[in-house]
Amino acid sequence: MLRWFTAGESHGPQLTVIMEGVPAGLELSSALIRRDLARRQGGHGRGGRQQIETDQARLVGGVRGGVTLGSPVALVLENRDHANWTAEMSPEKDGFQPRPVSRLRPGHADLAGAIKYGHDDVRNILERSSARETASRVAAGAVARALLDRLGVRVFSFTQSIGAVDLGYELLDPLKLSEELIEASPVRCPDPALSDSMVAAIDAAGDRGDTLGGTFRVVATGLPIGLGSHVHWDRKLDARLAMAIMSINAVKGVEFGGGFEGASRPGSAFHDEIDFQDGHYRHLSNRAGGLTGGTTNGEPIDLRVALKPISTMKKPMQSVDLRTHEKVQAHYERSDVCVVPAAGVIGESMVALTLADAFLEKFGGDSVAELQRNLRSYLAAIDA
Ligand code: EPS
Repeated sequence: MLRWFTAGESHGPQLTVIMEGVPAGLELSSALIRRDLARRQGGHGRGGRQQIETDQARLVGGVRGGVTLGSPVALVLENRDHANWTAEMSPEKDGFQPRPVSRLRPGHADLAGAIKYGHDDVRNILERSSARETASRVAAGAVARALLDRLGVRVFSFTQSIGAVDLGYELLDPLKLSEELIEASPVRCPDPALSDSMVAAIDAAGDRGDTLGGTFRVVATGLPIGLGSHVHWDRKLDARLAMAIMSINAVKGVEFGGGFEGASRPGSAFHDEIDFQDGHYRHLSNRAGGLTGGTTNGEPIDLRVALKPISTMKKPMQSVDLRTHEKVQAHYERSDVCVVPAAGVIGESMVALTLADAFLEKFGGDSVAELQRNLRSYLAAIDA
C-alpha cells in the first residue's frame, strides 16, 4: 500500500526518496522531518561525517502548501560532503577522477558486493552500502510517523546495551520509560548511570581504534487489534517488521517481546493471559511483543534489535586486496565508533513505515480523513 524507494550514494550529490501511497491531507514540512534526521545524526560515538552534514529533507513532490496531495511524495537530501568528492563521485564521465579502493573491509559489503557486481573498485559498493542511506529512510519514516500520529500511534526507541554494558532487565516495562530521559542521554539510554558507563565504553573502544555494537528496543503504542494477518506468510506483520528491521545496516538479530529468553520457559510462564476490562480486551503481560498469529493483539509492539560493531575500524583487521589477492590491512578513511543510538532512530523509522503500510492495508483511504473514518468505524464495531 505504501511503496517507497531510496537512491543515492554516500558521497554522491544527494539522496532521493520517493513514497507512493501517502494519503492526501497530511500536514508535512521539512522542519518536521528535520527533527528525526537530527536525532539520527546524534549519539556519542559518531564520526567526523556528522560534523559536515546537517541533514535536511527538501520536499520536491506530492506536497502543496504544507499538505500532501495524494500524489507521490518526493524528498531530496543534499550530501554536503559531496563538495569534497566531486571528481571521485562525478556521475558524468567529464571530470571523473577515481582513486580506486581495493583493500576489503572484513564485515562490510565490500567483498560480496564487488564479486557479485563485477567491480574492481570497492568504492562502487561501499558508497551505496554505507549507512548514509539510512538518512533517506529516516526522512521517509518521518512522513510515516506523521501519518501514524493522526491515528493515535506513537513509536519510540531506546538503547538497551552497548558492548557489555546492558540495562539488564529483559522485560522491563517500556511504557514506564521517560522519552525526555531517553533523548537527553548521549547514547539514548533511559538510565543515567548506565548511560555514563556506555559513554565510557565507547570512549575506551575509540581509544583502542576499535568499535562497539549493542542492542536497542523499538516500541509502538496505540495500535488496534487486527493489523497484519495470520492467513499467509507474507501478510504476517511480525514477519514484515522483522524484514524491515533486518534490512538496517549492521543488524544481526531481531526478537519480539520475550524472544530468545522465552524459548527456555514453559508455556504457562510465557503466554500472556487475556482479560476484558472497560469494554476492551487486554493481556496481563506482553511477552508476545504485541503480535500473535502475525497480527497486532492490542498491546504495544515491543521488539529488540542486535547491531554488530561497525566494520570500518581505525585499527584495521587483516584482509586481502581485491586486485592482487595480497594480504593487506583493511581500508580505512574515517568511521564511527558506535552507531547504536542512531540505529534506534532508524529502527523507529522502519517500524513506522511498516505500520503505516499495515494501517493503509486494513483501513484504506485516499485521504487522511477517510482513513481516520474507517479506523473509527472499525474501533466502534469491535468495542463492546
Ligand atoms: C554515515 C555516513 C558515513 C559513515 C557511516 C554512517 O560517512 P563517511 O563514510 O563519509 O564517514 O560515517 O557509515 C557507516 C557506518 C558504514 O558502515 O558505512 C551516516 O550518515 O550515517
